[in-house]
Amino acid sequence: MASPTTILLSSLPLLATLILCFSPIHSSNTIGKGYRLISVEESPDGGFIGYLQVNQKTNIYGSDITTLRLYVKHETDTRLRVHITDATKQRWEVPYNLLPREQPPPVRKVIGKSPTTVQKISGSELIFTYTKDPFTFAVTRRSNGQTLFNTSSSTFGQMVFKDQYLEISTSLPKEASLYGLGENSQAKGIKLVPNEPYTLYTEDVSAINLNTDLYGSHPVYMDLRNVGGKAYAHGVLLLNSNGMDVFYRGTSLTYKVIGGVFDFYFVAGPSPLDVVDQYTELIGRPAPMPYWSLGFHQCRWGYRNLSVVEDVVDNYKKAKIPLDVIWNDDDHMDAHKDFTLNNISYPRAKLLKFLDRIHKMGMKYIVINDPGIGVNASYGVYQRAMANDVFIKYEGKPFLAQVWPGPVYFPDFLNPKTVAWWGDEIRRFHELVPIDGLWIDMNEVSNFCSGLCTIPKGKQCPSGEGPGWICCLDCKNITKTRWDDPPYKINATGVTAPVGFKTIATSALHYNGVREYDAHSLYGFSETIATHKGLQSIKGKRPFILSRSTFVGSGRYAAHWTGDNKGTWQSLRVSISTMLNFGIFGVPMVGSDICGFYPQPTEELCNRWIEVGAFYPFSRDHANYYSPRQELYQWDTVAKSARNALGMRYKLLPYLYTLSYEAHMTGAPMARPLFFSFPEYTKCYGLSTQFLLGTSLMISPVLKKGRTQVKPLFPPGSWYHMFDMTQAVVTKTGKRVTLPAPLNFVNVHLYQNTILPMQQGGLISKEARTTPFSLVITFPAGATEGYATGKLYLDEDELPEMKLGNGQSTYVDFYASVGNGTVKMWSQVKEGKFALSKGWFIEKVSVLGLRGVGVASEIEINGSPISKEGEKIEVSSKEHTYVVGLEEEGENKSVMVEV
Ligand code: MIG
Repeated sequence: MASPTTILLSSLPLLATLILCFSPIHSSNTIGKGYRLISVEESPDGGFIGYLQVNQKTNIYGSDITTLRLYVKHETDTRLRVHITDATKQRWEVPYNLLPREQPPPVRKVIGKSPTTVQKISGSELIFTYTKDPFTFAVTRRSNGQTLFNTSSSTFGQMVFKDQYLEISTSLPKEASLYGLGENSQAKGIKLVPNEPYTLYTEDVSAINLNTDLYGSHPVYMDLRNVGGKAYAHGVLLLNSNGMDVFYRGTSLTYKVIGGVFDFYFVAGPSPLDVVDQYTELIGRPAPMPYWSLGFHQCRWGYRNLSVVEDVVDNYKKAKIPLDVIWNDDDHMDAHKDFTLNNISYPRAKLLKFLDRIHKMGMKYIVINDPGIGVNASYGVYQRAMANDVFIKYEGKPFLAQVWPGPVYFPDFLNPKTVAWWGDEIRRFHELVPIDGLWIDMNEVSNFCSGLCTIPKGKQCPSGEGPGWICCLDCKNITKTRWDDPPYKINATGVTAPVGFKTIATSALHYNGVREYDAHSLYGFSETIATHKGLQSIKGKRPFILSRSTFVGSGRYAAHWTGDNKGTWQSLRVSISTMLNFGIFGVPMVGSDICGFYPQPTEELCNRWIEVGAFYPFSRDHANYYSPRQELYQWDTVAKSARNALGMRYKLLPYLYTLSYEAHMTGAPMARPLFFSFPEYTKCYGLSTQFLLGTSLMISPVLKKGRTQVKPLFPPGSWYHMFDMTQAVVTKTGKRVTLPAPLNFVNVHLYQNTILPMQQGGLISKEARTTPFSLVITFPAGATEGYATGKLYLDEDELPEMKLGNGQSTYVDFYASVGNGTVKMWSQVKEGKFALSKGWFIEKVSVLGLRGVGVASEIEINGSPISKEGEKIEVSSKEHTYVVGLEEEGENKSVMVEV
């Protein structure tokens, strides 16, 4: 990490290199002697307040803050908050209106000095203990006595709290597996690797750069431990939007943050699913997704005119590859200006006709939008923006930057006036073009120039394609304040780039005097919220937003794609760990550019990529302007792989949609690491070459060139092959099994004890969702006794809310059991009327696992026994259909079907 690194900036089609030296790290021990606790008292809101006095000031990275206030509260049974700030004045924190949460009591000028009587602060599962001098604290788990977080150790220094430098460390047991701390491309997989850099600061840095701060900032990790054969997971969030380096050393973790406060939230788990549930309870549940967004999406930069787009749609049809959504990058715009149409290449009348045609088929249309507003006096969006005074300011004037339109100003989404203006622009644009969602890009925020710019007299900035990115503006160096050049340099872009590198000058000002220095990593998040508001109010529909930059809480509003990757095998592998991390970050709707953004993928790679990408929650093929075309029909082999893999996805849509409902209700990631279902099975703790959709569906793709076999790890149990259900892998203790994986084929297995709802698929989700349902029931192979469960959520998917109780949705829990030679199945239905009114029914039930015949030879339906022997019992008689939503609701509506 100390050596210079070369990075590639994503927004630039060409290589841009930046070589800087990484400044030497101060040994933590030299910075200070920490603080001592002078009092602790109960606060009226049920928390505890303490005061801390600095022990000895130093001047490294600025002067220490003399007195700090400690606030500790068990906000719920499973959530503990530890908040430390300046005792005498308000400091910058993630704004409470952006991320709604409990507010600690305001800091007071006069500090309490009551005697310290409290020794330990206990909640039901998390216990807070401390030492007084030096002040350190620990969080322990009541149920197993494990220390989860402990800031006291001889191996690292004391807590440091200065205006622009905060440092705190925790020790960790060697056995702890950590996940999270992103956004970061992790070449070594999802499990954090000691001594690699984890820097959090939003940057427009291409995702092909490994181990560097990318588009989003998520200062949260999950810690998973196996304690005596039992798994315990907890989560730790440091809610802070300032740039930070997190040093993970295997047995310790140190945060070095350049501002804000310490605001720690500990969630107790103990299962990984509990952790995301408790985490998203705090930061906001993932956004409800419309059904169509689970279909396949095609995009590229460089669809030069509408005919090309029409042609793409037609070609998908011809090739019989599913397609739900067609996208435009900025090609539809007039000179790259937001909310405009190019009336030569995208004439409005023709576009409306096209949209009408695809909308009738059930397809959708999404376009890109960048935050930078072209500075152009004859441009209505700009005029209204100026009239409303919506831009970020530098020395009293809008901060001038350059992006695709040439010179631009950046809207300040922390300003309520900006939010209103933005919403109005979305409404106007929707009147011009009936878009179905918005793609918000470049919102880290990305600037082609660094520093303050001016337009040289008589010079026109190029806008547009090709070399348009070159910074034409005079990027003169600004007078550097301590906000532009803070004393501690985070490892930004992997090379300690200045914090204002290719973004807004960090001394620029937002609404209410907020500094870009503090709010930088919130840009995309605040834009997402404004965009969500805008889309919601005009359409009264469930908004779909895809955002590149994200922060803690973004999942509540938007989906995410992992940015500019490469058409390489490594990018394919990395896409899985990034996707799994975003599930932990509360952004479950996530995927990568299928087949790579640039350069051109090989045909083989594109085959393998669609076999993975067909199972990303968000499944979109996207390519760079300079790449050759890579729609899935461009190669016959890829088309075949796509029909196979996307064909399976479209059959699984009811399952995926139910997962998106669960995500919305509980934060459960749609795509999950295996340890979510097998937390005790330590062999899968580091695994991200395979993943699960939901609890039970495992994807084991080919991720290396030239391979026609895979050797996935199968956790203990029975796994049924989704493409040939007579095949199964059965293992008592878990094992790796070599399986064929020819080019057009992906291994997908379904775990035992599952009832999987499926439909017949189709080329558009709107059609697919009207086809008859089938259920696949899996018992452990040869089991004489067993059970299986599954669920299904259905609704009118374009209503803003995704919930039960409005008469527009149905939810069913399915149960099945085998025992005494009998299989029983029943369900519990909530609000069956909706599915009934749609006429949706189950046509077929397959029961897997009854091998070892004589074991379960009968299926009992509604009490009537029927018999059938064999390893696979399939029920497909038309007379025995089963309506999903039973008329009456409630328990034990047994089904069905004779065999
Ligand atoms: O400076 O809109 O990551 O998906 O195609 C590049 C053009 C801007 C970056 C996005 C990419 C998109 C591209 N954008």
